Amino acid sequence: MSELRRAAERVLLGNWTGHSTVPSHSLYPHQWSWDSAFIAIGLRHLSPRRAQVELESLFGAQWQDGRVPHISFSPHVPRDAYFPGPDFWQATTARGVETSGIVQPPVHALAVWLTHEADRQESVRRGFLPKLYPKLVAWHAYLRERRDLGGRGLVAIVHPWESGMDNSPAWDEALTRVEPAPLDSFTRRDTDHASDDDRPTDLDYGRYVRLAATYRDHGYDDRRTPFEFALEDPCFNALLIASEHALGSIAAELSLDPTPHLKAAAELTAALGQLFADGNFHARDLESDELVAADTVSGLVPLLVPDLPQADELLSTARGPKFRLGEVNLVPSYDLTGPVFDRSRYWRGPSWFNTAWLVHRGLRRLEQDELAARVRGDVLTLAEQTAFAEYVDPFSGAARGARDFSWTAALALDLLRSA
Ligand code: 2M8
Repeated sequence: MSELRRAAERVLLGNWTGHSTVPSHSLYPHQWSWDSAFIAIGLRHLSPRRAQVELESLFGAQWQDGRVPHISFSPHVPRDAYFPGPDFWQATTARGVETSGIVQPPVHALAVWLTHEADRQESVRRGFLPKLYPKLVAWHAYLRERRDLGGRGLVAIVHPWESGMDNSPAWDEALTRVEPAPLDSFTRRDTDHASDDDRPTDLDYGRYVRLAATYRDHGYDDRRTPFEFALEDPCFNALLIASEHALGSIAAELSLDPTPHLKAAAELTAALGQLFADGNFHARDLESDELVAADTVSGLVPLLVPDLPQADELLSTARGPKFRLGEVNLVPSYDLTGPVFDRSRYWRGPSWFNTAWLVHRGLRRLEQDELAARVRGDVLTLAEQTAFAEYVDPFSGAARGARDFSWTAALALDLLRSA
């Protein structure tokens, strides 16, 4: 285990760029929003100060409207190293940081709180919480005020990349409405670094590009953009709830009133119930106003929500034939019995370490200690066996995507410490 710790630390040190950590030097050579949060959760064990700096630098790219962009581009990386790069997004903050214009799941307040807890003295000395708290409040306000596109108290995503589970079968039907950008109008970079079979198809990419370009061409204005893709995603909203609880703890620590955060968490938890059907949480498509049939790991993430009324039913779905929690490797990203299940392709079946970490947190909360221990054991064994792969085959555990992937190393390090 100390070998695993050293190896995980090597990955995190290798991917550190001086003020933040790239998910992978080859495939993702900039700073990603929810990656940074997961990375900080591991980095806090290695260097609490670096974990704080990681989150501070991410919020250094926050927009004036409160949104935290999904990518903060490094000026030291060639402009075409990643597609879509800064020239595509055309978004520069008032402080001169080039970013994308879309967002990712709001796991940040939770990461800030866990980072603070790792070394309270250093946190207080650096004024970490007073610095981050107003920024986190503005981030959540952006989501709740600008992104409640359905008007029913839940946040909507407007691009598959905003879910963090880009290629999930949950988006398939909504994407059929989107006219793909011509394939000769852009050059993918991802397939230079990962197998074609593990990544989204060109047709998917054409649609991703079209949606992002439409948002960009409307100034990333949530009131003006004619969104062709708008869905309420369970994982996104569940992480907002977990983060509102964390904001409550942060507020209390700063001798501020935690009540507004606990009230927001309770309202969101009640609203999340609208997405529950047949034992799982499902995305709701705002165009058809219907729940998407696909069962994905996004639906299981609410397991980590405190006082979740649906927890028992959700747990039995996780243990049932669709996800076989405790029997297969980690947590499959999509229903193992589903019609388009693919054990290798990006978010269409393979298991990821960040979702396993989130489900593990839920299992601990629900006092499912045996199952939690199994998931933790899987994370540690597979992280080591696969050289910190981005994701794995749920049956064989074979490595997929990038290696030396930062959140895999970070979350393995975290679970190693949480025995
Ligand atoms: C993947 O997403 C990016 C786009 O944001 C891509 O495919 O190029 C996803 O797995 C996402 O969850 C993750 O944050 C990102 C960087 O690791 O890669």
